[in-house]
Amino acid sequence: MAASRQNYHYLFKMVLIGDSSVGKSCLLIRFSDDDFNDNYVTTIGVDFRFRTLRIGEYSVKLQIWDTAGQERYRTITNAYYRGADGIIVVFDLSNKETFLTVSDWLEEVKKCAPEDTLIIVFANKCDLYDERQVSEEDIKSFEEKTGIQVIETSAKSAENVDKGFLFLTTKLIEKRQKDGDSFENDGSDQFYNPGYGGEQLNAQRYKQMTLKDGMNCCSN
Ligand SMILES: Nc1nc2c(ncn2[C@@H]2O[C@H](COP(=O)(O)OP(=O)(O)O)[C@@H](O)[C@H]2O)c(=O)[nH]1
Ligand SMILES: [Mg+2]
Repeated sequence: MAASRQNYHYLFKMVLIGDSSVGKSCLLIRFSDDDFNDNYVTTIGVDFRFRTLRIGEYSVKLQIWDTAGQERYRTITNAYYRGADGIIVVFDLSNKETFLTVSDWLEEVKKCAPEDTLIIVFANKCDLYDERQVSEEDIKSFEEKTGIQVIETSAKSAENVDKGFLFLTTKLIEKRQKDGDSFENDGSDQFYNPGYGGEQLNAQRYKQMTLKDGMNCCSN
């Protein structure tokens, strides 16, 4: 297959999880639209956004899912996690409670997400220096305990938002190459399937990603 006909080399699905109000929707909009607005996000309830990046020689398309308010009652559906390549657990540096529940979210991930999904944590609202409730020591010991990298971000100031998503994307590329699943030798179906409403998603994969089957995660 001629690579020049493709829009991108890799497509990754990432999902944002974490307590309500930690800034997931704002992070998504900062990353996809480079915008921040205090008021509109909660009412919109975004499902997902795309952003295409160039990393070295590769063009990478990210499909990033937002919980659209489901996290409020911990009713995240299985479909939300299905096919996820990367998971971003977000907490709010100015609210210790949301840091303490990260471990609960990691339990959810263990139960609901594909086994080999890569995980990263965003410690969001790092612009709120004076209201900070989670120390660097807390974060360091979390990283040592879990082996999961934490990146301090601010959707408001944009600090580290690109960097955080890029970090995860780079890890995903490395992983796919290590798995021998790189675009050069992969059957083109999964990542390139052209002509799908301009979004070039494999139809089966797309179906798996929709939230419409309404399955409840971990509710049994
Ligand atoms: N100061 C500050 N406020 C933020 C930041 N990110 C989000 N917020 C605010 O936190 C609230 C919740 O954000 P939202 O994205 O709706 O959280 P979600 O429920 O996790 O999707 C909103 O009032 C945002 O304006 C940030 O980085 N810094
Ligand atoms: Mg939201």
